[in-house]
Amino acid sequence: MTTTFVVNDGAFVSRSVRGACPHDCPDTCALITTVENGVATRVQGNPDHLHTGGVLCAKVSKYTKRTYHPERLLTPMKRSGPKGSGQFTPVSWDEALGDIAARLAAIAQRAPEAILPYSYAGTMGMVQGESMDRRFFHQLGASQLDRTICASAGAEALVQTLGGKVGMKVEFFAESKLIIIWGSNSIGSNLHFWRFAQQAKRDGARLVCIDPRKSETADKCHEHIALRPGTDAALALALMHELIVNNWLDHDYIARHTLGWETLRERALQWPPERAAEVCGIPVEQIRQLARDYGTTKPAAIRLNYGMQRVRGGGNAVRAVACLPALTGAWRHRAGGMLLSSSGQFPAQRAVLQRPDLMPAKTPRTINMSTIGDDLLREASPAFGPKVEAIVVYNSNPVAVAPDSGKVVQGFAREDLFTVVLEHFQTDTADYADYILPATTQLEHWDVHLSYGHTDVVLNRPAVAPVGQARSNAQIFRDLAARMGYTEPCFADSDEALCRQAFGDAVDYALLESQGFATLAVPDAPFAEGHFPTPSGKCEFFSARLAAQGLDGLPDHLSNYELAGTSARHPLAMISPPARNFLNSTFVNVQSLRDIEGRPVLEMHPDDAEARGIANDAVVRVFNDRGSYLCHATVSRRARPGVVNGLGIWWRKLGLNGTNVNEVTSQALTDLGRAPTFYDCLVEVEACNTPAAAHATA
Ligand SMILES: Nc1nc2c(c(=O)[nH]1)N[C@H]1C(S)=C(S)[C@@H](COP(=O)(O)OP(=O)(O)OC[C@H]3O[C@@H](n4cnc5c(=O)[nH]c(N)nc54)[C@H](O)[C@@H]3O)O[C@H]1N2
Ligand SMILES: Nc1nc2c(c(=O)[nH]1)N[C@H]1C(S)=C(S)[C@@H](COP(=O)(O)OP(=O)(O)OC[C@H]3O[C@@H](n4cnc5c(=O)[nH]c(N)nc54)[C@H](O)[C@@H]3O)O[C@H]1N2
Ligand code: SF4
Ligand SMILES: [Mo]
Repeated sequence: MTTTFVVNDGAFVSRSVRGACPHDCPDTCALITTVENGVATRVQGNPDHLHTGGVLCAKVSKYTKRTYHPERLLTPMKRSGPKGSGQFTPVSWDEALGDIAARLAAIAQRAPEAILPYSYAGTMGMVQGESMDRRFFHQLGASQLDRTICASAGAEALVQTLGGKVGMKVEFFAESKLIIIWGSNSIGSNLHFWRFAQQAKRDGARLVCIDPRKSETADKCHEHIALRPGTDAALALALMHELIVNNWLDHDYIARHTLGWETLRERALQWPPERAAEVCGIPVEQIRQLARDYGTTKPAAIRLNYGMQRVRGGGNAVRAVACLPALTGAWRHRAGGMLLSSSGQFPAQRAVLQRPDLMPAKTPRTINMSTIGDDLLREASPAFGPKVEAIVVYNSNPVAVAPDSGKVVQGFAREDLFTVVLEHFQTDTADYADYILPATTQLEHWDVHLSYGHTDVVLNRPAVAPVGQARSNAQIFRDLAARMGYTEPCFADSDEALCRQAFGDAVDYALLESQGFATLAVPDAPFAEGHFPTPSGKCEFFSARLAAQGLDGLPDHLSNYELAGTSARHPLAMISPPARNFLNSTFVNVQSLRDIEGRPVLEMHPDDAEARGIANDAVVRVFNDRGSYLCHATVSRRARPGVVNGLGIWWRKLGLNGTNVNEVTSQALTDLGRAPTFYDCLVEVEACNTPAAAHATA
């Protein structure tokens, strides 16, 4: 059965097809696409799916505008101008695949590790994101990619504390009495959690938002704690201090289900609220009140998001917050505990899908995607290995999203780098390609999805035929494998077969086919009786595994690399959180969504703007020693004094002067997880009245 229902009225055929939202968003909505005479006319939320509740965000409600966008790439394209000029001519698939396979084979003969795949979560689908592509690069012996650009600091922190990417079931936030929304602008980036939080609020719950920015979510909470960026661990340790001195602890839970309590206690007692208030730049009474609320309200739940771990101490901060629910025994109740990511709960069969056994006996080196700027510019050396000679980019737009983009652009501009980009659109990255290959969108291909915000598997059926000559990522890698002469039978698996392999027998595929989603059997209160998936089975306040690596076994506050007050030339701390109507750099080229965002903005507190003679809407130059970019100032109390908010992530070519916020962000990595530190960044801002500034292309 491929459809939900079919209306066949003479020549007019209308059908509805069940799917999944592919985007890098915790909500993984279940979709219903209306197809009329072979054309997708409408994308809606599946009302039968609990978490989606029939509601989609503004971005994906307009999905057909993306699929049928006039600038969709319809044929393979070969570079016809200088590198980076964005000039291409259409070529046949045959020519493109033949030439790409020949180029990769020639490099692989000498040094397969000189080839690098570069992908992230443009689609989160298991098939189009992490199946045939991985098989292909494993067989090739290419460098491996460390996919760190978003979540690996927090993920590593969860692994070391709770044992994996596990937590509360999102629907039970609706029953919480206190919800702390920590480093998350949920209204913009986690809408379907927000719906449950709203339900709790209507039932009398108190909502607290911890965020340097007065976000749209902060507006709707009872309290907003506007701490300095990168100071969350200090706040969490002070909360522990208060829980201890006021005895708001669940001693029985601590004794039975945690590890390292005595040492954590000692550490936390070094963090009286006065000390944390100083570090965080918030009133001491706000900390005391939050501790009292957290210590005395049951059930209390914390929704963490990845916004708080994009700083030097991001991993430690997540570890510190993740200790809190075990101290108060919040996990005993299904509406208590915390959630950062649920993705570790899915029984994904990654080895089957990705076939790491195809790799050569000597495991190829690994390159961190977050330092792609430096790594594309590195020469061969014994420590690094061969220079990168070819890069194959899919599901990502590194020229716009990776930190320190001056370097990233310089790397992609190398004449001797062979670049292939699989894309829907001619992005900033595609401009630097030697070949662009047109990929299908979610409405045109098979896929199956896990979620990092709920615990349902969602199946995506193709609703329409591929637009133009587009092929799915998996198909493109299957085609390339054939050109390379790979005979291993796994290279013949169809996209639909890959969907079935993703979870094997662990998920009822017949149910996925009939209702579009399947709910995992996860206990309502997974840690009520301990049973954490750590080596000890306990919540590990003290991590012996971290200590064995020579790291601090206990969570602590680590101040930012670029600490406000340490640079006279660059006195402002900059964070660059997502814009509500874009998804990272996706949708920036959809006119109706770009119109809502208007133009690239930097929010500045009135005091900071006035001190620099900057008026609302003025074009400003934001700069530090790495680079500079132009945008418009929005003078607003959404920014706290001393902190500016550069909302992301504009396509460079649709911004001002071909720049975006990542011109100033750094390639320094976090304490845990080797992740980027986008929000650990000092800048200065000045009014910019040069004629160049007026030359805005947006
Ligand atoms: N509309 C929309 N939705 C998205 C995305 C998008 O671009 N647009 N991106 C998706 C992706 S890739 C991800 S990873 C997820 C989650 O992406 P996140 O990066 O978690 O994004 P947000 O939920 O918007 O929340 C980040 C919030 O953290 C705040 N913040 C910044 N620094 C700090 C800090 O040091 N401490 C604290 N406490 N808060 C801080 C920011 O001001 C912001 O409000 O969202 C996904 N959903
Ligand atoms: N300054 C700053 N920088 C950031 C962040 C920030 O908060 N501030 N956030 C960071 C985070 S959390 C993340 S996750 C990264 C995200 O960075 P990326 O993963 O690069 O995400 P997008 O910018 O959305 O780019 C995804 C691209 O994949 C393409 N795509 C989608 N589906 C398919 C498909 O099926 N096939 C192919 N071939 N292509 C497809 C889309 O067209 C899009 O161009 O950015 C990071 N960069
Ligand atoms: S809320 Fe997230 S999962 Fe749902 S449609 Fe929007 S982007 Fe997709
Ligand atoms: Mo992300």
